Amino acid sequence: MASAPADENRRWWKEAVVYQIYPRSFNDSNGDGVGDIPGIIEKADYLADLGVDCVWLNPVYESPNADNGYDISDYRAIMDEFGSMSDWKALRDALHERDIRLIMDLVVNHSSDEHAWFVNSRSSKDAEKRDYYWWREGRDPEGTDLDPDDYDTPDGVEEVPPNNWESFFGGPAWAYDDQTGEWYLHLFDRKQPDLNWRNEDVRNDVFEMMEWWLDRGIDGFRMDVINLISKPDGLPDADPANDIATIDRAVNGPRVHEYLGEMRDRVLDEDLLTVGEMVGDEMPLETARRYVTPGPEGDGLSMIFHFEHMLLDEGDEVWETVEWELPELKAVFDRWQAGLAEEGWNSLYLNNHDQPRMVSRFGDDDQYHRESAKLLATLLHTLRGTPYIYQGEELGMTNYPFESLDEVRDVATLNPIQNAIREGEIDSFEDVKDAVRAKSRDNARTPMQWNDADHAGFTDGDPWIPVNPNKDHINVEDVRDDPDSVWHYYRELIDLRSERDVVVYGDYEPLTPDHESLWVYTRTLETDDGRDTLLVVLNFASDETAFDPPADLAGRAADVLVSNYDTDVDAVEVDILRPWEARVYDLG
Ligand code: TEU
Ligand code: CA
Repeated sequence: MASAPADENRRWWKEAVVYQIYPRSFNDSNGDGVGDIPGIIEKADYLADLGVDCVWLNPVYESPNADNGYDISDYRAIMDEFGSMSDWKALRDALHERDIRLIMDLVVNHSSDEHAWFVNSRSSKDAEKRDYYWWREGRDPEGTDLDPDDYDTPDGVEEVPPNNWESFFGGPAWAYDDQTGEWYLHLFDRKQPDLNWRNEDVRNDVFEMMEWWLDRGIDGFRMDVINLISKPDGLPDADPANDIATIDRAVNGPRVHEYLGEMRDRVLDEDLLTVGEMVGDEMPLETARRYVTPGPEGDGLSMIFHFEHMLLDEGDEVWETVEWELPELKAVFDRWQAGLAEEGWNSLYLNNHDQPRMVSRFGDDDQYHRESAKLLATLLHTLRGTPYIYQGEELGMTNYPFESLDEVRDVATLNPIQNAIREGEIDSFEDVKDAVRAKSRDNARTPMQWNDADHAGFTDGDPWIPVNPNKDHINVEDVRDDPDSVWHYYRELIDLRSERDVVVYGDYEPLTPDHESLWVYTRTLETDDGRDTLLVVLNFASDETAFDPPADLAGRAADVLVSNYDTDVDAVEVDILRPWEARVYDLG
């Protein structure tokens, strides 16, 4: 059984609650409709009041914004729209003065096509930086399964790309470039060419850039799609019969651990929070452990973001969603809780800037909005791992009721729809409306709802993306005034984490893996004063559900430490749980 760790084995990033800020949508200080860094500084007290320990800032670097900052044209400059380097320093200081750490997004699988490296790289076949990216000659379509009509090439160029890989944002993963008549690889948008990590100079430049930011006092990195940096030898074709084939080919490549090991040795240390975003289907736990085991056996990342729970409602077709089932959701978390119990550490999230809002996806954002938002929060803050709050989650912000393509901004939503319309697969937006409402990344990117004024207090100008009309009743001003709100509940959970080691370090034991609507588990820790045990009971249903405690706990005296309903329970007993009821029992 886990014991409370000695001081030298504690890690601040295990004890922390991280708050994710998507700057474009957080707070606009100058009325141009785009959130910015001075806008975040204005809200530093808000973050301190909520009680979070660390901010993860989505990319704020110079960028032409083909993918909202995930296409970086200068890694050492701040995007004009967001402010200046001195604004950034003021933000760092404002957070640090409040004991809030700051981690930055690191986007080095690809750069922007407007980065000086790529501008040079594409200029000629012998350009100094040619090998910084993946340039290849095209192929004769003869003898391939590929149709030259599917590719955008000038008249007279009857070629297909080096392989059949598809971009994560739809369409081919290769773009033909006129200047040298070769193709370059882009796993994301064509304005996001993949960097060639086999080139030592690329790695040196990236590591130097990371050091440059660490010298400026940041506390870690969130590493974008970091398990894509090593491409498979020979860039083999993907199996066209398999939808996710490109991902299968591209993830966890042959040299990924070598590259991350080099990064660990040269730039990182264990006092930094490093979280690697790891795309793909189910990841072998052995691979996961390698990423998060301290060096030299492992790559030394603090934790990773995997996608397994984000795939549960994915249908076979792009526009299809299926119902997720609670036993499957539990199975994913149980696998990871057990898999990283000894070595490594988990991140805990149910939404972010790429995913729909969690209360709309996993809760009931209508009748039991408040109750289900609180239940999901209880889960995230009482599993073993580091919880991530995505901006607005603490108010219970919901998905957006999209009515037309005019309201959509995201390249990952627009590209596939426009392709499908062009190819006659769908007629119009109406055909995909439900899917966009359920899944588009823009659901997460509508502005933070500060009050019920026009544009929710986000901007005095015209917001770059529409504000959710439910700002009238879901907004910061209201939730702060209401002691029973989702927001105050988050504060309670955050406080509990800093008060009780068992929440951070305790063992997790699932008790109801197969139950259709109950998720029940214990957290247990040996401390100097004996054994500390919490029992968490969650009713994932808009109906009442009978709770029958396990025999060894039944009848034990217990306080309810946190709950989203009034309770006067003083023991663990047979009971009827109300819709979306969550209870954290303290068994002492
Ligand atoms: O996301 C990686 C990624 O795979 C997602 O874009 C995924 O395709 C999408 O969420 C569909 O569910 C990271 C960033 O978080 C994302 O914002 C960037 O667009 C992407 O990388 C490229 O940098
Ligand atoms: Ca602005």
